[in-house]
Amino acid sequence: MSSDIESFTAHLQSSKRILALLGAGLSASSGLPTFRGTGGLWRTHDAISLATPEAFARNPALVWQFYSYRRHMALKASPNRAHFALAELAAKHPGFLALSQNVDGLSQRAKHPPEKLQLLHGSLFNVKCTSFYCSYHAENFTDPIVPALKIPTDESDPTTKEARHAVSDALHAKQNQKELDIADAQVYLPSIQVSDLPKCPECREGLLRPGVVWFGESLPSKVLNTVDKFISDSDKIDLIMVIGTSASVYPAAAYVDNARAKGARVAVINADRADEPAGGLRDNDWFFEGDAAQIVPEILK
Ligand code: BV8
Repeated sequence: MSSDIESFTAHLQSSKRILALLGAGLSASSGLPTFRGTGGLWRTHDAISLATPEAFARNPALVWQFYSYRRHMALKASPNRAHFALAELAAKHPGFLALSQNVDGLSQRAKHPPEKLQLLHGSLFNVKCTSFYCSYHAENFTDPIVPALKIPTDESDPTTKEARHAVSDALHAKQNQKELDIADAQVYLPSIQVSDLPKCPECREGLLRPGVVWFGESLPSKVLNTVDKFISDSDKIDLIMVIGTSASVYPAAAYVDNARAKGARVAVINADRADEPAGGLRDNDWFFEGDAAQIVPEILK
């Protein structure tokens, strides 16, 4: 396995079909937290209590606070040089397709051609109606999406474990030690009633939800079909770049093996040398260790 840019560039230039699997590390230099790293979203939050349909059914106000906070931070962030370099490659290379696990909208804001960008896990800036009979879905960049979800002026995230425990501790004090678990504490978070949450403008009764793919939900079939067609239409995939991802969430991570099965060589760009895709790397693969925002523009120029 190599970190030699010259051999990579030579292979890139001769490649007809190229995939890129994008993860949270691509946006790290734009100031957005990853999921598993220190301070990562799944470290500072209870992932499963915020990013599943069950969590939303149980406590839509808390889940909306989590996504409203991430929308706010993503809108404040800017695409970095890696987003722009990938958009440039997409614009000029006919056989390139990016598979993004990111929901932050930064690739889109870097003018990545939409037909060359498949959003495997949706977007923070899509919303859809949860009413069974309503098919409303739309882009929405309003921040806050409703007044009740306004971010605290200190821009603290009210859904971190610490924030929730602090509320619960305060409530313990106030509730003269009556037994109180975190779930109860949610009730006492800034009083956000379901009626204050985003409502469907079409059916006027359904609650809107973030247009992201939660754990336990299938990826959008249109996206899956497009990616599967790109792979199956190719006699050979020459290269898959695996950029800023722990490649630990499926079925997205499986695209690395799918590309390999079609002959692809693998180039990993990751800040952590230990984060190789399942199955490891081969002699004719590459591992470029460091910040994607520095490395990606370098190896794509
Ligand atoms: C589904 C949107 C089935 C929400 C997300 C096998 C097959 C199928 C499913 C499963 C399976 N095994 C387990 C499952 C279930 C589950 C899963 O994969 N669980 C994991 C935890 C094991 N998968 C699912 O539930 C999927 N659904 O399969 O449905 C089904 C079938 C039929 C019917 C019904 C259902 C849905 C998964 C999608 C979940 N949604 N996001 C939201 O964002 O809130 S996942 C979320 O986490 C992200 O989208 C992303 O995909 C993932 C995080 O991964 P990364 O982006 O890699 O981030 P991470 O922090 O892990 O890593 C960052 C990397 O960057 C690190 O390597 C770090 O070193 C590096 N880095 C950091 N800084 C830099 C850097 N690199 C370069 N430069 C830097 N500066």
